[in-house]
Amino acid sequence: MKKCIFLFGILSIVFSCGDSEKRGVVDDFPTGFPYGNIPREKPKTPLSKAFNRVYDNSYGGLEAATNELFSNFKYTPLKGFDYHNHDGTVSRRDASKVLKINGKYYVWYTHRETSVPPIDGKMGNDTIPNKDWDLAEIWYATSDDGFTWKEQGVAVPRTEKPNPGWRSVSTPDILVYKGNYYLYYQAYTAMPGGENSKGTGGDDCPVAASVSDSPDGPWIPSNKVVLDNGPEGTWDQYVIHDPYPLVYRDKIYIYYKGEMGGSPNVRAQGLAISEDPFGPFEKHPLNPVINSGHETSLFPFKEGLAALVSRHGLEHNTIQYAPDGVNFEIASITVLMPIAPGAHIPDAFEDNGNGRGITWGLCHFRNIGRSEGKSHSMLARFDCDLSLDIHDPLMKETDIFNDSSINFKFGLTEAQLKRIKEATK
Ligand code: AAL
Repeated sequence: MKKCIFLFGILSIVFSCGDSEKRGVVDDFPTGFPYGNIPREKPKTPLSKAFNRVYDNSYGGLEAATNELFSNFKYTPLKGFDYHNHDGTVSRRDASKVLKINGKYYVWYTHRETSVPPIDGKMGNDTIPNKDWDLAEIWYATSDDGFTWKEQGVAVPRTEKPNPGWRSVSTPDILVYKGNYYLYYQAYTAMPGGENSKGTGGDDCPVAASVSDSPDGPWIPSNKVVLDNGPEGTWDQYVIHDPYPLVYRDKIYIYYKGEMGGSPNVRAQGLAISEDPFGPFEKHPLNPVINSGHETSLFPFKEGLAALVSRHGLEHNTIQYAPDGVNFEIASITVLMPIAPGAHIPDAFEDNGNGRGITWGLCHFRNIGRSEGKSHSMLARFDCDLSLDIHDPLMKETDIFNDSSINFKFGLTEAQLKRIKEATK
């Protein structure tokens, strides 16, 4: 009897190994991938391409709920800004990073106030804006809580001709470096989208900067281009948008958007580095370093930098991570990302190799009233959990429930309906 049991035991081991080898399950899971929490360590068991990605990609976790670089986004209207009953004569957009200085939050942004709304399509002139950010200045506001703001007024006005920025200054971002404050901004010397613009969208400009020893100014303009367009024929020859400075690895890293042409226009993001806030900035040899997105928004995370990559491109609607600030990989996919996010980043300039992430910031909603000829943009607040210091499970939900009316709002166009009906005849 004992011999039979022993023999049966040997045979079942032999057959089960045979089975498992057939299934390729050699070490960890003889009966198949386990139920419950995903194994924390990568199993020796051969995995599918998809599950290899779970362990090998730069995801910040093995599930969405534990991925520190995944979050959904929640939005709140701001109090304190007057939009002239949304008649299009005032616009606020492209908020900078939010800084907390002496217990008060500060933000800088594009402020346009014109007698009429923008008239897109080369109809602008010295008083009529051709784009929402044409004939604009850089203004700033302060807040005690990040929800109610007090507009403080102009920080950087348009410059005198022929200095860069005489037509418009827009899309600012802020750097604090060695005790001074620096504002970088798009500096137009021609009407954006005008006759003499060469780029695809005609939104051609370089970047200039201004400096102050106080966040409240006065700001002294560089009156020179600080980050210039690339050489003819290169990806950033026309457009250097969304200058976004951080302090990283003992230098000033400015990320920016270039427009690469094509139809639709391909947008990518580049990096330029300097030890002097007014340059010269050396563009990274691997530029462009991000292959998608629109406005630039990055933050220190662990020893590297994370990026919010929204709106356009193969990798739109992703949050990406580069352990070296240059070689970015997708860390998560998300939805309803903030447009032109200016996050509150307490350690934006700490450069301590231990970036903690973000939980809120300002963004904008654009093209408000455009169909009624009252086009303008409005600032708003976003909240998220892309922080190593909090864990908000509601921010880690992936299955966002949208009322069907939102989906039906983005219905078929007449032409699409016609095409579909033709095809089903
Ligand atoms: C923004 C930014 C730049 C563009 C325009 C105003 O979202 O990308 O600033 O020039 O749109």
